Amino acid sequence: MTERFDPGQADARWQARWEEAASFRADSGSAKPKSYVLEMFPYPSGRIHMGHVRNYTMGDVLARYRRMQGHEVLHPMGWDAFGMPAENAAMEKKVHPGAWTRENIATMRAQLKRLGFALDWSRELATCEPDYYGHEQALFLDLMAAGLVFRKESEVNWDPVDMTVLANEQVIDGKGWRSGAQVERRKLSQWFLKITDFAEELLDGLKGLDQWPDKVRLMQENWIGRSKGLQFCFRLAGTPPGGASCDIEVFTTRPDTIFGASFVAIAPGHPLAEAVAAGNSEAAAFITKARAGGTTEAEIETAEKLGFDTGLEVVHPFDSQRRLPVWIANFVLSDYGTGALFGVPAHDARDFDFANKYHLPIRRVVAADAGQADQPIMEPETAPGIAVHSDFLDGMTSEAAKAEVIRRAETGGWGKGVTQYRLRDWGVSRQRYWGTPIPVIHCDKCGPVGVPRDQLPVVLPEDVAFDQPGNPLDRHPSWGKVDCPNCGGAARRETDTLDTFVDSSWYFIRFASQPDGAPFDRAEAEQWLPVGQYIGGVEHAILHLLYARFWTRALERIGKLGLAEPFKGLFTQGMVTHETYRAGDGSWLSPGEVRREGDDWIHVESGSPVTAGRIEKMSKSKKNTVDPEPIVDRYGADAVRWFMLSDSPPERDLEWSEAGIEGAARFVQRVWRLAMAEANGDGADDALDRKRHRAIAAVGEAIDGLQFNKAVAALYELTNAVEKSAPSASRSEAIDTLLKLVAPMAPHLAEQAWAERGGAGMIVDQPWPAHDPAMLVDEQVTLAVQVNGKLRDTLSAPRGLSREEAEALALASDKVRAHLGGGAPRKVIVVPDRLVNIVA
Ligand code: ANZ
Ligand code: ZN
Repeated sequence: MTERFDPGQADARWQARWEEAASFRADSGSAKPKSYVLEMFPYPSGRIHMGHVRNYTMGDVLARYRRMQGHEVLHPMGWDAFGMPAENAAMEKKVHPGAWTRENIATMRAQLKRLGFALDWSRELATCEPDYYGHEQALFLDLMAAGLVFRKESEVNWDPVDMTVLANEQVIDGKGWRSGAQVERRKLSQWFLKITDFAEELLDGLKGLDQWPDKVRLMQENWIGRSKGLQFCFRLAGTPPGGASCDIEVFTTRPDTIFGASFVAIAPGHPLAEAVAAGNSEAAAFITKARAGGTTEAEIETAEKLGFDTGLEVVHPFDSQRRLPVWIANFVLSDYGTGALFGVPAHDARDFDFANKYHLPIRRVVAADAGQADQPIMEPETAPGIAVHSDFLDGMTSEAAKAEVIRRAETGGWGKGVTQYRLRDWGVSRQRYWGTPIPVIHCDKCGPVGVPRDQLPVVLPEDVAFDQPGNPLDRHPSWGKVDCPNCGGAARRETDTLDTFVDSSWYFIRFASQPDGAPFDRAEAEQWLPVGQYIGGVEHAILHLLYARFWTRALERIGKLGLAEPFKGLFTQGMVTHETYRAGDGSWLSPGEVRREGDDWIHVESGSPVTAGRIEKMSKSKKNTVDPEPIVDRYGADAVRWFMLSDSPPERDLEWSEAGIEGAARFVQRVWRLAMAEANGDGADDALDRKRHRAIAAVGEAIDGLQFNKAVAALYELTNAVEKSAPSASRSEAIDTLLKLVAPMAPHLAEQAWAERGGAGMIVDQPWPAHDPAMLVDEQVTLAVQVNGKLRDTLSAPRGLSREEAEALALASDKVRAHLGGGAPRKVIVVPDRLVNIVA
C-alpha cells in the first residue's frame, strides 16, 4: 500500500470523505472573512475538455488555499445550459435538447467530480431549469418596469439556413458562424435592454478595476467607444429658409474638417433613403443590395464601398452658396450616431475610397503646417494639424477648430456638441427554442404585456418536435395561446427566447444566494459579492463581462443590489494546445491515430506518413484534442492537475505533451516516497528550516498572484532540499509542510500521505503554515576590510559572496575610500566570507 501512491483508490476515497464532511459547503452566515472564487461556468456540450480542466484547476488551487488561510470560501459550479448546440443536436441526432443537455450535464458533473475540485455542489444550478430561468424572467420584468427594456424594429443579421437572428459576433466574414450561409439583413421587432444608458458608467467603472488585465479593460473601452463630436442639421437645397426644420442630421467627430466636405451620405435604412426608394425603383434595388451582408462594423469596414446618388442636395452650413450631393452608402451604419454623415475624402479613409470610386472632390483642409496647404492629397491624412482652406478656421489647430465650429453651431442654433458611444443597445431576442421564454404576452388591444408574477415561471414546453427548421415554439398547438392579463381577451405568448448571455449575466449572484421565492436575497448576496477572483477565457473579454457588468449596475439602479461591479479580480488563462496531424489527403488525424518513428510521424492504421503541423488550440475540428478522462484513469487526478499548473505561466498557452503528464505523475510518486520514508531523527537542520520557511512564503505569494507555475517551482525546490537532507526533526517538519503546501494542487496525494503519517484530521482542514520572516533573510557574515593591513571597516554581507562581489562591496565603503585617498588599489586579497585586504 505504501510502496506507491495509488490514485485509483485514493482519489475516490478522499472525494467521498470531503463530500461526507461537506468540506466545501459555503456558509453564508459564517463570521470568517469571505472569499468568492469563480470560474466561468461551462456550456454542457458533452464532455469536459482540457481547457476546462486547466481553468477549474487554477480556481481550485486558489479556493483550497484561501480555505486553508481560514477564509469562508464560496466556490460553486453550474451549467450555462441553454443555447444553439442543443438544438442542432436535436435536429441531427433526433434527441430532445433537454434530454441531450441533461445527459451531458450528468456526464460532465461526474467528470469534474473525478478531478477532486473543491466545489460546493449544493449550490449547483443549470440555466435551463425553471428554478433558474423563472427568476430570470422576474428580473426581466423588473427591468421592464424600470424602463430598461424596450421593443424596436431593428435591422438584424438573418441566417437563412438556421432561420435565426445572429448576434454580430456570430457572423464571420459575412457568413453564419454555424451554417456558413451568406447572412442577410432583415428588419424585425426585437426586445432590447438599454445598456447604452450605462455607457458612461460602464466606461468610467473600468478605471476602478485594477485587478483586471489591462488588455481586457482596453477591449471594453474600445467596445464602448466614447467619442466627442458635433451633431447638426443640414437643410436640403430648395427648402424655404427659416423655420426649425432639420432635413438630415449628421454626427461628426471632426467638425474641424467641415470645409472639406464633398458629400453627405445616409445609411440604407435611413428614413430619407426609404422615402427616396418609395418613388424610385433604382434606389430601392440599391438598398436591397446594400443590405446583403452582416451588420458588424468590421464587415461594413471591409466590404466594397457602394453608393447611390439620390439627386438631392444640401446646403453647406457656413456657405449658403455651396451644395453637397446626398448619397445613400453601404458603409454608413443605420444605428450609429444619426445614421448620416458628411464625407471628407481628404481626411477619412472610407470617404477617400468612396470619393475615388464616384469621382467626388478631394479637398485638403488640414495640413501639418500652413506651408503644406497646397500639397496634393495622395492618401487620406487622418492626423490632426492646422486648418487650411477653411475660411475663419484657417491657422487654428484641429483641436481649436473643433471647438470653434461647435461654438458657432450652438450659437447659431443649428447643432450641438455631443458625446457619442459606439456601444449599441443589447438585442436580447432570439428566434430559438432552447432558451428562457421572454415573459411577455402580446394582445392586439393592449400591446405587449408582462406576464403577471404569480404566473411565473413561464415554463418552456418540452413537447416539441424538430422536424422542421425555425422555432418550434411558433408551431406549438397550445402553449402560445393565452388570455391577455390586462383585458382578458385572446392573446399570444412571445415566442422569442432570451439571448443566453442574459443567463450568464447574473448566475454568479444566484450562486451566492438562492432562495426559492426570489432570484436572490440581497443581504446574503452582498455577503459574498463581488466575486473576489473570476477566472476564464479571454474570448469573454468583451460581451459576457460587459453584459454581467451592465446587469449588476441595472440591479443596483433599481435598488435590488448595492453593488456596481460584479468581479473584483479577473484572470484570463491561456489555452491548452497540441500539435496537429494531417494524413496525405489533407484530412486531420487525432493524436491517438498517429505514432512517432524517429523524427517522423506515421498513421498507425495504414502505416503511411503523416505531416505534423502547427501547435494549435485543442479543437474538435482539427482533431487535436486529448480527452481528460482516460488521462485521469491512467495517471490520476493529481498528476493531471499538477501538469495543468506546472509547465507554463497560467496566462500563456500550455502545450499538452505525453512527457509533461508523465513528469507530473513521477513528481506525485516522488512526494509520496519522501512522505513514506523514515524522516525522524534528533536535532535540527538549520539550512532545511530556512528552506522550509522560504517555500511557505514563496508558494503563498505565488498563489496570491495566480502564478501557479512559480508555486510549482518553489515546491520542486523544497522537495529537492528534503530529499538531500538527513533524518532530523527538521526533516519531518519539512515533509509535513510540503504536504500542506502541495495540498491545493495535489489534494488526494496530500490527504493520503497526511493520513499515513498519522496527521490529525484531514489536510484540507489544516491551517496554511506560517513562515517566520526572519528565516527568509540570507545568512549574514561579517567581512573585515583592511587597507594596507590595517582594519578600516567591518561590513555585514550575505554568506558566499564571490571575490569580485566582496571586492566591490569593500571598495564602496566610505571609510575605505577615505584611506585610499582617491587612488586605485594596487592589489586586493579576498578571504571568502571573512576578509578583504586592499593594498593601496
Ligand atoms: C466627418 C469626418 C471627417 C469624419 C473626417 C471623420 C473624419 P467614431 O470616431 O468611430 O465615433 N460616422 C458618423 N456616423 C456614422 C455612421 N452612422 N456610420 C458610419 N460612419 C459614421 O466615428 C465618427 C465618424 O464616423 C464621424 O466623423 C463620421 O465621419 C463617421 F476627416 O464626420 B466623420
Ligand atoms: Zn389586452
